[in-house]
Amino acid sequence: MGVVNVTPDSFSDGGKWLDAATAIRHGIELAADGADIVDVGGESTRPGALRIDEAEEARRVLPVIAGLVAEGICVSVDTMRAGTARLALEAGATIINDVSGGRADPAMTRLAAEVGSPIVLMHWREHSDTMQNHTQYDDLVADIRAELTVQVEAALAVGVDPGAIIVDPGLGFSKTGAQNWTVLAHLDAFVEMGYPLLVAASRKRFLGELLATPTGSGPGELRPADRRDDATAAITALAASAGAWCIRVHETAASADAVRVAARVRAETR
Ligand code: PMM
Repeated sequence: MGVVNVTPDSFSDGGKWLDAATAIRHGIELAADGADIVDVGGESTRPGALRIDEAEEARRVLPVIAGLVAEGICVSVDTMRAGTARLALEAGATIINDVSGGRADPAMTRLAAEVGSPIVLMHWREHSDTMQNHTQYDDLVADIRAELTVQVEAALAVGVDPGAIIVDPGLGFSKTGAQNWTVLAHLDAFVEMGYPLLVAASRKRFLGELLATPTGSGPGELRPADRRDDATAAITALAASAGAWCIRVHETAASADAVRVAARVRAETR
């Protein structure tokens, strides 16, 4: 899954694809580089981000979705709002990617049930402005899995087809850098849930921290977001090898190769 953030403020690519024509060109490139799905979002969820207006979100994503669908590309819409998701599906998107996993807008799972579209349910506790105040867990992996199971059950309860559900542990959402690494080390616990697993580590801050340039005594200078793609591809190989179904990334060429490598090795271990 390649990412096109049509936002001025995403940490990873904010402001680069704000203009619809540029965003469409970029999505086409991601698909040409190996993405099977292009994920289009209009609202940044970086830590501390504030919500934007629903009309503005729709204004940003709809022309990009329509443009990519016209090119024959499979599009997911990254939104927490059922209203935006409905318009996106009407514009030709086929997958809902809800980082709140149905918790921000209760109409979202009802929409997925009504239209039968696949929906990504991500582990989520709070909106981005406060989510990093909610990183306490008794048993990190077990707690995330249990909370995600509650979200999945809520979706099933309103009629979402079990075959339409994709789960995601939500790296960086109410999780510290260290917790993200623990989640990555235990992806099998999420694969075992029995739904396709999506993993989205691409360019996230914990990679910048790992790759920081030492500056004497301090924690070092973070590796900038646009220089985290090699590490992202390494995670792609590990996550694919652990059984992830989809890896969401900003730069698709290296990750598409990494997925093929992991699949080839897995073919020998079966
Ligand atoms: N992370 C971001 C945005 N959308 N969707 C899913 N399913 N999982 C994620 O972890 C996720 C997401 C934030 O990253 P971005 O600013 O690079 O898009």
